[in-house]
Amino acid sequence: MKAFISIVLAIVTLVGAFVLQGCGQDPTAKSTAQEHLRRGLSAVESASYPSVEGLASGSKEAQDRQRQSVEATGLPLEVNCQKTGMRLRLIPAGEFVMGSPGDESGRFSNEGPQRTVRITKPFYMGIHEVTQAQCQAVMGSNPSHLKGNDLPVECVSWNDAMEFCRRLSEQTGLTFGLPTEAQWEYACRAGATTTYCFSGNAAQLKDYAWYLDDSGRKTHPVGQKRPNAFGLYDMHGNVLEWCLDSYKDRYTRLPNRDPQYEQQGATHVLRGGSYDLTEGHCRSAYRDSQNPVVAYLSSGFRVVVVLQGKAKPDKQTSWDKGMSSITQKSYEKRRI
Ligand SMILES: [Ca+2]
Repeated sequence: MKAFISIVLAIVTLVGAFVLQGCGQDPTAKSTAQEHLRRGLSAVESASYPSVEGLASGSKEAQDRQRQSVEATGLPLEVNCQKTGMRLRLIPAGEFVMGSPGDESGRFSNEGPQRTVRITKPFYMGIHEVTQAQCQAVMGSNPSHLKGNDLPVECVSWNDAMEFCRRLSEQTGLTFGLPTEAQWEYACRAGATTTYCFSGNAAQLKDYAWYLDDSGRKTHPVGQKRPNAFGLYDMHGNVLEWCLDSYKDRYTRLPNRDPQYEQQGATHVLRGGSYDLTEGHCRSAYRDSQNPVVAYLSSGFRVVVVLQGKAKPDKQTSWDKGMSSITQKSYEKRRI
């Protein structure tokens, strides 16, 4: 009888684990995330799901997965970082096609080959790019060229962004980091397979992004345009966003589950385009790259709360040194 009960209990446990995994959830991630919530993140009770009207097909399904993820984990849809006031959204686990198809207008060869990628764990991602007020609060300085508390911080190198994450982690006891490139594109698309999160029609980009045609060649306060289906703002445009991975020319030799190139490398990935770039550079699949010590006038970042593992920054950082000559030179070279 005891053996029978043990077998039944084992089956119940296995089924439970399967149900959680089947919903795209990881029990370990859930408990880790709940621990994070106890340590400085509070639920945003007023958070709601944005309208998916006008967004690409697949957006509603992605938002449904997000809703299911919230229900399955018991985690809030949106949390507030008490230290900075930064708000982050729960991005569900899921699968997507990374990269652009060969016939996408404006495509570059480094956006392929397209491949199916699985993000196996939910994570929290900043709904906005990191602002200058948040930068000042964490770093005690603000390197931005165009000043404004609610403007996204810019003139930030990859090393600077990593140092911000390290210090914020130290100050809060949470683990903040940069998104992997796969996490970034998955979150940007939010279910869409089209050029942008809404469609392939660049004429609609002005509703979602500050870019060359509508920005007046300057950054704008975060969160003024329409969000994507996950509730993330300015994934297209405003400032370019650093990713954790080092840059490689092609998507090869990486696993399909939670892919990530090594952190150390000659250059690192920037995504999403910016206020001074064209619509082609704001596509979901567009990839930019730069040396980790270089800070563009248009390079910023957004953070994720790392539920497992820890990202370590390089030692060298230009945070307190202002814009270096290498930065200015590099920027002038690429300016349109
Ligand atoms: Ca952006």
